[in-house]
Amino acid sequence: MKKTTLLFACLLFGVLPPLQAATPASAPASVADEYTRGEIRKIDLPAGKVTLKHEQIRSLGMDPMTMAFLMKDPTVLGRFQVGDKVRFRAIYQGGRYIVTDLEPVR
Ligand SMILES: [Cu+2]
Repeated sequence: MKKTTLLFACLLFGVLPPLQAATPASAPASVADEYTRGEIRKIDLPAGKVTLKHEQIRSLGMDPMTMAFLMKDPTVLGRFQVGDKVRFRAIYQGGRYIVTDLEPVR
């Protein structure tokens, strides 16, 4: 994780929503709406955490790596097992990386 790109991402998150609201509805989806592919390496149900080996996350300016995320909705983890291929969306909020959407990839 590069500190400069993360800071840039934080600034974007803080600044972009009002700007996006002013753009036409036909504007292409932002990178924040893109799913990232990954594979589940560890599930920690009590902590509500999932460790993912993930591809590049453009919305967070993050290179491919294996790392732990908090789950916005930890109950979702009950549907997954280690080794599952997934696609997900994540945000950086309150100093933590949080998975907001997690779906299986068949
Ligand atoms: Cu990462």
